[in-house]
Amino acid sequence: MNTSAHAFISVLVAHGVDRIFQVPGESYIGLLDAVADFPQMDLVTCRHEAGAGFMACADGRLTRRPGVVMVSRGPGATNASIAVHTAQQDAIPLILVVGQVPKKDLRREAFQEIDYRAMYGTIAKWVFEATDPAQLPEMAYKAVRMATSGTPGPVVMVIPEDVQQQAIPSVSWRAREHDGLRASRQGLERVRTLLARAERPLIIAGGAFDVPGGRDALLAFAQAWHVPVCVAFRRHDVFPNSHALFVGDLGLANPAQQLERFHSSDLILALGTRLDDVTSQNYTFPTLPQPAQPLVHCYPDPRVVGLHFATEVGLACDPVGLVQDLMPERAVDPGASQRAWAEGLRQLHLQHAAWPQRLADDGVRFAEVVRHLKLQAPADVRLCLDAGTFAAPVYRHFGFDFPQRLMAPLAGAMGYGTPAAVATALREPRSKVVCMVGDGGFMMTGNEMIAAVERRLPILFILANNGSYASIRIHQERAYPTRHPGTDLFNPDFMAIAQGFGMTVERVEREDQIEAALQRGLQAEGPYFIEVMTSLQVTLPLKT
Ligand SMILES: Cc1ncc(C[n+]2csc(CCOP(=O)(O)OP(=O)(O)O)c2C)c(N)n1
Repeated sequence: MNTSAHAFISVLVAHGVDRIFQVPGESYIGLLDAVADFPQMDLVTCRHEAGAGFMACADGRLTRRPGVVMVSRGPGATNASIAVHTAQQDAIPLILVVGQVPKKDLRREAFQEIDYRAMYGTIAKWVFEATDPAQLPEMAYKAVRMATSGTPGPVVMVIPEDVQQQAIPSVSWRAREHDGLRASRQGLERVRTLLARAERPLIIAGGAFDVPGGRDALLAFAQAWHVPVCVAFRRHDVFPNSHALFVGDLGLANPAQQLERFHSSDLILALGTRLDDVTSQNYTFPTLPQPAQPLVHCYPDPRVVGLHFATEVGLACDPVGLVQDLMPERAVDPGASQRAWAEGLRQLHLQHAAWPQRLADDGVRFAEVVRHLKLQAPADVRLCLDAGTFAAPVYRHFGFDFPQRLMAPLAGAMGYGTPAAVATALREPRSKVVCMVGDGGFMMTGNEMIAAVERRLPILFILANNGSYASIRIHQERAYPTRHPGTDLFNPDFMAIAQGFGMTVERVEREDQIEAALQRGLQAEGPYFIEVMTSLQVTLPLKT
């Protein structure tokens, strides 16, 4: 057990890594062989490196430890790159381990060789190529540290095949906790003063509250100061959506009236969010670079705070610690105008979130499936979404309450849903996992559902079949209303495919079939597959 590979894995184990997703390759069988000596390590064998990478993304998101994915050089590494990009955009700790050509052949463009520092240079936080077996334990430690600190993200560890199974002195590694930075007394005082003065404050809450105790701390803070909360892009589950102070999400389809009202805020508290492109409505809210109102921006990464938007108070510290430190001894009386402000925003949100009435005559409205799921879903449902317009009703209408979870790619990567559902079910076997995926996204990584059959994971897969890459069709309808080349889909028999995988299957062709189908799917003890023949027309912009 004293090889470099064993040392590498034992350091990961010391930091809590208990699962590795992989597609094998001859370039890393030395590492793979060492994994067999760690009986506590669950090795999940996948069918495509994108699927393996997405599983590791979901696992990293749920555990806040790095998700670990191992792939072969060249073709394996290129397939896995979508997960590296997703981990970067979603701020997820991820370690991608890539086998490499032998040291003597490096930089000769040997068989399947890639210079990974160049390839992943701008999408990974750190890329390291080992040349000495003794480096491996230190490399594993740094990978964990880099992936989890500041803005969490992806690191890539490249290990030539002849560096993997060399004898090195044994290592004994102990993981150490790192305290999050707290705001200074002066910083806290300045925020308290701004809060006390504001009549129309607004919290934009981001994913950094997705830590143990984070959601409760945010809720307590918002209640104590009576500040309405809008969640950042696809971070619906950090605040209870049924709460009177929940006023919506900043996403891809905010109504103009709501945005106008947000703009009239007199204090923005951007907490635990990087104020990314979508959250900031393409860098218009707050206004760039000088917000129209004082901006308090708190994020645990100094490179992010105040990056695009000038802050009144910029706090490079732990946002959970911040809201805890800002808790008043007793709830603050917000005054009539602040109450009216919060109530007005809530009403706007409720109008926007009301279930849609528009009818369809070309198939089932997917919003109806979402509405029935809302009625039937268990209190701890984990909803794993692929990218596509079928998911729009979830973001707009579903309404997440603790401890329900939304697992959706901020990077908008198709192919995320199925593998994310598998990883979520593996990590949280007692929760019901529901995967929603379009006919486009399903054909990208749907093959990973074989793991759900292999391990009898009780995932409910819901496939929205509208015969189209409809999200893109919608863009075409707006930009080029008379033509839509390249977005119609000729589909296979999805029921036969799912059945062939060993799933229990059924098809929903009418809306009156939804309720019973969901009931069966949610109660199933193993994986269950529902194909919904969905309306395309109802998703397209209305032509007048
Ligand atoms: C990997 C990847 N390729 C392409 C895109 C661009 N894209 C975004 S949504 C979409 C269509 C999704 O189609 P489908 O899964 O059928 O869902 P629908 O929009 O029809 O509901 C495409 C092609 C993307 N986001 N990710």
